[in-house]
Amino acid sequence: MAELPSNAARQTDIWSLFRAACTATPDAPFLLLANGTVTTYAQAAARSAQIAHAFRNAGVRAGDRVAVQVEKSPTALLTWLAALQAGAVYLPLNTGYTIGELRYFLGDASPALVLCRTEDADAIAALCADLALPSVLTLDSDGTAGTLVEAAADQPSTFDHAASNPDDLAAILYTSGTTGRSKGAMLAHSNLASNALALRDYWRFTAADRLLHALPIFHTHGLFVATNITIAAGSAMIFLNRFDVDDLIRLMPRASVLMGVPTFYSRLLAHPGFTRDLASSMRLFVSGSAPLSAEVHKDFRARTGHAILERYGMTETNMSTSNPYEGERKPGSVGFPLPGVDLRIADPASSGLLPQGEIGVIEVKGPNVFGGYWQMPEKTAEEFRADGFFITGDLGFIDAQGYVHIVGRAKDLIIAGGFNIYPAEVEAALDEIPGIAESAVIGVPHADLGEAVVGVVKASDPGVDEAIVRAALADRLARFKQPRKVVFVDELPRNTMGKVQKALLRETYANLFAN
Ligand code: MLC
Ligand code: AMP
Repeated sequence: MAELPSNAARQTDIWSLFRAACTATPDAPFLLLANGTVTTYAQAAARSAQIAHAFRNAGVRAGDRVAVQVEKSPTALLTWLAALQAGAVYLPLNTGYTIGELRYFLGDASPALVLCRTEDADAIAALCADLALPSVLTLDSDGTAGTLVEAAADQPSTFDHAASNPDDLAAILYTSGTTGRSKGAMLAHSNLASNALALRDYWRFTAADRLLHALPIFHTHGLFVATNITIAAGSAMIFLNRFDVDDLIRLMPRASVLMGVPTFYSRLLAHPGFTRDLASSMRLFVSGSAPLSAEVHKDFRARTGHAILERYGMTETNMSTSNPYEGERKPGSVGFPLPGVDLRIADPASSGLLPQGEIGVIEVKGPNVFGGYWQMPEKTAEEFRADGFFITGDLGFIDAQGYVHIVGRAKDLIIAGGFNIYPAEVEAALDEIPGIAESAVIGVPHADLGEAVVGVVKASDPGVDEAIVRAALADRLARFKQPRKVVFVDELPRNTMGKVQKALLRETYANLFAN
């Protein structure tokens, strides 16, 4: 694809990039399914235009939010392209969220349309009626049936793209907060397009690439990093509905790039069929969303000859750093700030800048960084410095060669298999269970997920056991947030200020999942 002029990244949007690829090579594959089905760029443009009409007919106007909680399928992905065409603000939701969790997101974002799984239609319709939200459409798990498919079927296959400004919102992604409510990160077209172009060039994507896509499409990694780079390069994705290590092994010989969370890589390494030969068509393995252990990095290199390229990002910032494509990919490091991104290390207490080598909080600024949290100006103000740097809450340092290293988090956050869990939210749910006096939620090392959630609980009723806790949380919290183990204690350890000593708890239960 033709190079865009250097400042074009700020001017363009993902739909324009898609249209450019489609004009250049309409018959090139966009989505390749395991069963051999191919969706070309032209077909994806036509189907997403029909969906954009269905959105419009359902009452969606430019600037309206479209909330989407459906299983991953080609049609589900096309709803992203449809929202872009309609000028709507895309609001993808983790498929694990319960109705209780959805109530907050939908109430906060007041979408003009909610697209949900067919089997959830009644519950979502009731919730929407309760929240006075106007419109619900459905999609089944393989994306071939549902009221969305019916509504799109007879529609025209072109859509008059609602022109957008670079600063207009393209998407809102909710991220949990250390305290209190989840926050909707507002991402503008320019945030997404500039990052897609920067990464396409940094990682040398071309139209010849085949990206093995096994990530969910409701988060930054699978929806924006993987999909938007593919679009920016005019390349194709081998599109899997979920991660399954056997599928990855089977399809890898057809692929050139894999993007995954560290669990993908540890599961691949644990598979006897994963060999240097199998990876011979691959040019790039990218890891992110959680720390990749130096050990997995080294074992992977020994097995395949490939150095996994680790990068660092966040919902609020898209991608901020990356190890180099050429040059050393350092195990345990997330590489250099991407072109156009400024990154610095500050003292978390004083906010003063720290010299090279010292550990502090990572702050970033650039075209990748979001505009703020939906309807939360105070929260937004708290997380930006006066000079426009966003305070990530991640702790790190920059080494003598300029590589960024992440060493921990200033925020109380657990990352399990690439999903974020804020202990405060789980503690609040535990504390509401009758018979529980108080709780502390920690993350402890877990070979498969990196970290796993553990609830340390002081019961006021000796009859409360783990099964009761599990049952009480089932409808309350998404499965990935629920503690993998609940430990009962007589007292939670507290310091002289009365604060629960989580570091001590993490130490005490560090081997809970050791084999
Ligand atoms: C699944 N389960 C999890 C879990 N994933 N529990 C905790 N943490 C997780 N991440 C639950 C399931 O509900 C199930 O519960 C049980 O664990 C076993 O499931 P599984 O079959 O082993 O899991 P699997 O479906 O294989 O999922 C594991 C995974 C998946 C790693 C493939 O979690 C995944 O796709 N993670 C990617 C997350 C991601 O895309 N993050 C990007 C965020 S964007 P039960 O009770 O039913 O047995 C971001 C910015 C950036 O962070 O920088 O990229
Ligand atoms: P999310 O809020 O889901 O976007 O998660 C973003 C968080 O994931 C960051 O703030 C980091 O804590 C973490 N993260 C992302 N990439 C990496 C990485 N390569 N190494 C360590 N942590 C990472």
